[in-house]
Amino acid sequence: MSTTRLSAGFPRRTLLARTAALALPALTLAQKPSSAPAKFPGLITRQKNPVNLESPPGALASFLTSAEAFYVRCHFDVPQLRPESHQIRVEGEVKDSFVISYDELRSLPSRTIPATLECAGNSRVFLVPQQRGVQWELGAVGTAEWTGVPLSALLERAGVNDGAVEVILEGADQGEPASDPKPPGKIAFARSVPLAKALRPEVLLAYRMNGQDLNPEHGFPVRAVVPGFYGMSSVKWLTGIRVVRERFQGYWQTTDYAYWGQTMGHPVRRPLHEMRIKSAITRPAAREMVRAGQPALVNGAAWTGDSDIRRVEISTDGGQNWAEARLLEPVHRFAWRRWEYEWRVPSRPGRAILMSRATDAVGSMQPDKPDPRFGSYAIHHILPVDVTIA
Ligand SMILES: Nc1nc2c(c(=O)[nH]1)N[C@H]1C(S)=C(S)[C@@H](COP(=O)(O)O)O[C@H]1N2
Ligand SMILES: [Mo]
Repeated sequence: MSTTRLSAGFPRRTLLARTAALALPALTLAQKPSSAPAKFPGLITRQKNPVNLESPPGALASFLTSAEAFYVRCHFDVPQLRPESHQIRVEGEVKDSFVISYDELRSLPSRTIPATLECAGNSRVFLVPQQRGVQWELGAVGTAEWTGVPLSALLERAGVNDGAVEVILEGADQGEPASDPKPPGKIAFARSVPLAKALRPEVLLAYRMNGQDLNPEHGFPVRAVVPGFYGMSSVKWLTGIRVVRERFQGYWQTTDYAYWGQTMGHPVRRPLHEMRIKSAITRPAAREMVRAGQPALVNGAAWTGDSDIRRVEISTDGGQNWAEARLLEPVHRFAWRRWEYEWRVPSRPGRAILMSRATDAVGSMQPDKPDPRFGSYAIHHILPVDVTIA
């Protein structure tokens, strides 16, 4: 093992020894960036019915999140669909609408790309005052290698009419939404994607996750994967693709998963789309104890929308001073980059406030405070982690 790679002056061997002394799991200290998923760490139940499960903080420590450790976000019961009879309609503002079977979809040329999905409500628990909705901490985010057929291939086959603006993706699940105002009766989960995004090569109709067929909770048999957009656009249990010439004003577009934009000085509801730049500290965890006067590894992941993470900075004094963390991954557009930082823990016992702050290639940086226009969504401001030095 190399001892020269660490710029901060901690021989790698020492770090490993210290870690062992602290009885921390090996984590990234001994780990090279790799695609091997970590040992299954279990999921945290945020809601039993419908099922909403959060990845534990350790899940961010590996580049790929295994299907078992990947967060689950469901608005309704998981539909049990039969692959042999499953079909997807392609219709609306197209020249030739058609229906494609699961088997035929799987026979078409496919792409495999790693992409990070983050629920737009991830980190909601950190908002003050507390907001309604699932109380996610940092684990409503994960990265998988998705295999599927580009949506653009099906749109090309159908022939999109001039004047089309969006593509509505419809799921098989139905139910009554949890929060008011809500329409009467049952509705399906459906979201639209701007046509320009729908035609991009990264947008997939995915049937595999990390090389295996999707499991029911993650959308079996087929789901959309819209890399760079918050998770709600990646519609699971996909049954319909509808091209439209007017902006879709559905429930999941206006009442839910929307923010307050502006038109001519008036606030208007706009759908959430692109993920906003964010970073999360995996270790130390909140209130974790670190040894006074000894090196400790701070690590985590950072991600953004349609750009690449360029820099992650760390503060160990509540935001007064910042130093650069080392980025571990090569750049994969649409996937997070893990980072690590060797911290010389002060010798005096007490408290420390750790913070991470990411910057991307177009210069977006995490803000200090939540943006009130986004309500309980798109929570990407700098999140302090309170650590105990003992
Ligand atoms: N049909 C359908 N698709 C859906 C949802 C849903 O409830 N129904 N939830 C969405 C939301 S809000 C997120 S964050 C992602 C989560 O995907 P996962 O459960 O595979 O992590 O799926 C999206 N696709
Ligand atoms: Mo979500």
